[in-house]
Amino acid sequence: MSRLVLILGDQLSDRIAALREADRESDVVMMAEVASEAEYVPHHPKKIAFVFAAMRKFAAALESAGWRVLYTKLDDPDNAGSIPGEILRRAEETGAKEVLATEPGEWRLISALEDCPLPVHMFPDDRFLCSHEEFEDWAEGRKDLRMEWFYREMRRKTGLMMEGDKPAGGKWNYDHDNRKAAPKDAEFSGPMRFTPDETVEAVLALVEDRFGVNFGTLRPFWFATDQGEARRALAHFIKTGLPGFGDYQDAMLAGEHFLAHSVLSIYLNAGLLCWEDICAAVVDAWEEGDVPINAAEGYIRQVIGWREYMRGIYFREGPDYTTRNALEHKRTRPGFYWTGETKMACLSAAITQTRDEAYAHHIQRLMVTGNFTLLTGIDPHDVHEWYLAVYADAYEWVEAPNVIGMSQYADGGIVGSKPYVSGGGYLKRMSDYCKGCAYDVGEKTGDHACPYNYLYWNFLHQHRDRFGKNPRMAQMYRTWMKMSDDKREATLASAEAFLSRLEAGEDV
Ligand code: FAD
Ligand code: DLZ
Repeated sequence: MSRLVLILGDQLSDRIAALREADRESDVVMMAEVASEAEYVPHHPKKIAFVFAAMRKFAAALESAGWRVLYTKLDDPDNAGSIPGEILRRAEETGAKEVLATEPGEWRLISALEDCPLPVHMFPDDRFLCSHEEFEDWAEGRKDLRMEWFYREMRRKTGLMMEGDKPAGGKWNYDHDNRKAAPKDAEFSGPMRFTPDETVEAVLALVEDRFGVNFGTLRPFWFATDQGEARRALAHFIKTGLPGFGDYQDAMLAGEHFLAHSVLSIYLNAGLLCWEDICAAVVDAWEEGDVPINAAEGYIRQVIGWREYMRGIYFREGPDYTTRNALEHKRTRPGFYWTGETKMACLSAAITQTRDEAYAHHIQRLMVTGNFTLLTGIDPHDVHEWYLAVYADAYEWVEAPNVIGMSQYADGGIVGSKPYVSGGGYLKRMSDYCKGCAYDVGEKTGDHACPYNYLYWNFLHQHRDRFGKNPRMAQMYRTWMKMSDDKREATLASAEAFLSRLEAGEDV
C-alpha cells in the first residue's frame, strides 16, 4: 500500500525529512499549487512565481530521480484549492491511507494537517541546526533570551570559526566594525540574475493572470528557481558581495537595492540552499584570506545565530504569537505601504524597492518601514500581514519573530531588550535618502521637519511608564527631560498633528 509524501512549496530539498522516510518504490510524492496558500495574504507576485516555478522544477528533478510524483498546477480543473483538500483527493486517487509530511513553518498549516481526516505523520524539519527541543533546553530557566548567548552555543556546536573552545580572532562578534555608511564611489555588483526559461515563463503567465492585481512588480523576474542556480548565486555572492558584507551591512542607498547583501534568504528558506553549504562557503573564503573576519563572522552570525534563534522563538511562543500587542498599538497601516506614495524619501524608496524586487535588506525592513509603523503606533498584526505578503523570503516562522518581536516590540521584549526606534539622524547617517526628501532631517519640529524626529520623542514620551526605567534607554530619556518645556511641547504637538494627518489619510 503506497503512502502520500507531502512536499510543500518551501520544502524543496532532496534531504527533506518526509522524503528520507519514504520508499521510492512504493510511495507517491504529492505537490500542489493551491489557492489557499497563494491567497492567505496577498503575496507579492514575484514570491508566488518563485514558489511555483521552484516547485515545478523540484517535482521534475524528483521524477528524474525515480520518484512517482503527482503534481497539481493552480489552474488544474480538479484542484481542490487547499493542502488538506489535495491530500484527500490524491488519497482517493491512489488508495493511500496515510501521509508522510515534514513539519510546516507556520502554525496555521500545522493545525490544518493535524485536523486532516487521514493520519499524517509529521517529521521534524531537520534542515535547521537547532531542533525545537534543543531551543527549549537552551531557553529553559533563562531570565532573558538574548540572541548573542544562543549564537555562541551554535558556534560551539558547529565549530564554525572556532579555535578549540575560543572564537577565531579572539572575539565572538565583530559587529562594531559593521556599521559603516556606504561611500559614494562604492560599487556593488548585486545578486546573480537568471533569465526565465520555459517553465518560469509559463508560471509568470499564470501569475500575471491570477495575481496581477497584487502589490508588486512581476517582471523582470530574475530569481534562481532550482538548486543549481541557487548554488551559482551563492558562489557569486561569496566572490563579489561577501568581502564588503560586514562593512556595509547597515548602509542604505537610494539607487542600490542590494549593496553587499547576499539575497540568499529566498533560496535558503525554500530549501534550494542549506545553511551548511552557505556557512562552509563563507568559512572557506575566510580561510583562503579572500574576506575579512568581520564579514565572515557577521554573515555566519546571521545564519546560525539570528535565523535559528528566530525560528526557536516562533515555535516556543506558540500560535498566538502573531496576535501579541504589548504596546497596545491600534492605528491602521497607512495606505501608502501599498503604493510608496509618500513625501518621506526613505519610506518611498524602501516601499517602491519592495514593490519592484520583493526584497529589502534588514535595515530597510527594521529602521525604515518597521521603525515608522512602531513610531506611529500601527497595529502590529497589520504590520505582520504586510511583511508576510511583500517579501519573497517571508514565511511566518521567520517573518513573525522579526516583525512582532524585533521590529514592533509587540511581544513585550522577548526578542529585543529595547525597541528599535530612531529619529531621522540615524537614517541620515546610514543612507543617502534624506538628500531627496521633502522634509528636512535637520529640523526637529514643525511642518517641514523630518517626521521621524518628533515621532521618536513622542514614542518615548507615550511609553515612558514602560521604558523609562530601562537602563538601555536611560540616556535617551535624560536627553528628552533636558529639553526645555517649550521644545518638548512643540515636539509633541508636531507629532500629534502628523498622526492626525496620517489617520485622516492625508498625503504625508
Ligand atoms: P543578508 O543580509 O545577506 O543576511 C544573510 C542571511 O542571514 C539571510 O539570507 C538570512 O537567511 C539570515 N538572516 C539575517 N538576518 C536575519 C534575521 N533577523 N532573521 C532570520 N534570518 C536572518 N528574513 C527572512 O528570511 N524572512 C522574512 O520574512 C523576514 N522578515 C523580516 C522582517 C523584519 C521587520 C526584519 C527587521 C527582518 C526580517 N528578516 C526576514 C530578516 C532579514 O531582513 C532577512 O533575512 C534578510 O534581509 C534577507 O536578505 P539577504 O539574504 O540579502 O540577507
Ligand atoms: C508561499 C506558498 C505559496 C504562495 N503557495 C504555495 C502552494 O501553492 N503550495 C505549497 O505547497 N506551498 C506554497 N507556499 C508555501 C507555504 O505557504 C508554506 O509551506 C507555508 O507557509 C509554511 O511555511
